[in-house]
Amino acid sequence: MSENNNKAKCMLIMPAFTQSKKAMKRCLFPLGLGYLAAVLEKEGIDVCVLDCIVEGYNTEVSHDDGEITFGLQDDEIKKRIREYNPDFVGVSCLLSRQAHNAHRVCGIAKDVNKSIRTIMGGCHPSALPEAVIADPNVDNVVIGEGEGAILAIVKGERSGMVRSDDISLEKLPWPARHLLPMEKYIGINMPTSVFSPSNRVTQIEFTRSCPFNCSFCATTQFRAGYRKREVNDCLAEVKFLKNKYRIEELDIIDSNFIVDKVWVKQLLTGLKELGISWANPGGIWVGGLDEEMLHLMKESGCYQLSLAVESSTPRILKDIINKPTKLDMVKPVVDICRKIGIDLHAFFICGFPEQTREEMNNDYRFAKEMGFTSASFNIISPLPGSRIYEKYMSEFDDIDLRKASIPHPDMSRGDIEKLVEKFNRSFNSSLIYRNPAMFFKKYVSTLLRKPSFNLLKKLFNRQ
Ligand code: B12
Ligand code: SF4
Repeated sequence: MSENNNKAKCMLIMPAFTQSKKAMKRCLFPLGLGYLAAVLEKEGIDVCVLDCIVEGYNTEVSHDDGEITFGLQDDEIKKRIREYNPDFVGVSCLLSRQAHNAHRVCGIAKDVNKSIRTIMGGCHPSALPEAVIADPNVDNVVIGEGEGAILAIVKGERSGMVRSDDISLEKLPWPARHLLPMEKYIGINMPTSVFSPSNRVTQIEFTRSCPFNCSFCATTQFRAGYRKREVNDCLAEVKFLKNKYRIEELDIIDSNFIVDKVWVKQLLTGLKELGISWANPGGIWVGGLDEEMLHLMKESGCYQLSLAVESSTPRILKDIINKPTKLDMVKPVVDICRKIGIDLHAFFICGFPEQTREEMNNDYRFAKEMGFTSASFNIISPLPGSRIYEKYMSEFDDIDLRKASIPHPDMSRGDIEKLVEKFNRSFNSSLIYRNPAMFFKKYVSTLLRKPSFNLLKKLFNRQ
């Protein structure tokens, strides 16, 4: 316990973020830490949250390999830890590519005071707990959703590698937004959806996990099964966000929002009354969309959907990705969205060893044929925790999402990287010819609100 009183003090930290110079710098409310803080606070534990991304959004360090790290610098993090004088420092690490930043924060905590107990949680430590706890600066690793586990660690009931119990969303308090600088997130206004038309956006979670098991995805491997919140609780949180923070738009971060159609329709019917816009930029399952659902989405404030198409080759979808999507589901959705005015983005994954160059080119042609406004072509990358990772783990030594880490029998890694870069650039910039009115509506209005040549380049190249 800290010297001044007998209560445990816990500091939760979202580390700085490393990414390509060319990528868009997002600034999202850290919902995971928000939930952990709410649970700790409810139990009377003294807790604070430091999000190095929002606090140091404009501080960038460039690296030799074309990457930047943005966020609070180590000295400032050290100062904040010293000032708060916590017993526990909990560090979030959602992405394996950010692991070095998370380990560094644990080291900084130990530098401040060796007796601080460090805890790391998130997708990366959940997928590779042994590798994470091998770092002498990491005392505890939480595998899975952290609400119950962090409480048990802070209360001294569990330690080391702690596997989370199943979390019921019905019992969870709302994220502790009052512990974070909400106006800074809103002011920076870089949510997941890059073309967001609103000035006051925040992230929200209505469901967790997913009942599917796509081979490239790690979500279902460490989270408990698919769960949804009570509709009334979701609507009450949205009302609270509108009243307290004057939120105009929800950035719904759910991995698979529309699994239970009856529940979604109830939620959307309630949202209609609240007058708020929303997008679910993480990618929506095409099979969950029907005409009634799309109309309800539009009426409840949806302005854009990101369709998780993944591949235009049925064999790749079924045998390699294992996603229950049929390609003929896509066109009717596109037609209805066009008619009712929902803008469409689409996600594709290229570079599977089982996919030919021609099939990759077909993804591009399919996207053009469907007339999506924008698209993201990603290179398949072996995310720790996914089945693809297990399959290929002996064949790569470094995971870099811009690079083709998995060897292809007929194409060099460089060929795949160039092809995917070309797809992204030419598909997104060609909107000016494909649909000039939409081009001006999206790009020009976004740039008028956030003027920057750099942003324009990033919008075309984005993944
Ligand atoms: C926000 C987000 C981002 C942000 C990053 C934010 C950040 N600071 O790291 C941005 C937009 C930048 C991003 C980018 C990418 N993302 Co992303 N992203 C998300 C997203 C949509 C929401 C996270 C969230 O708020 N979840 C809700 C909260 C409640 O859950 P949580 O954060 O996981 O927190 C819980 C637990 O993890 C744990 N926990 C978390 N932190 C801590 C800390 C402690 C101390 C403890 C005890 C527990 C704990 O407890 C929390 C409460 O239960 C998730 C999808 C999702 N629905 O989770 C994907 C997700 C994390 N992303 C994913 C991926 C793949 C990517 C990209 C690689 C996509 C791409 N191809 O470009 C890029 C990576 C770019 C890069 N440079 O590294 C994968 C990660 C898989 C993996 N094994 O790494 C996810 C899970 C999506 C998926 N379907 O698979 N992403
Ligand atoms: S990619 Fe989407 S649909 Fe597939 S398992 Fe992951 S969250 Fe579910």
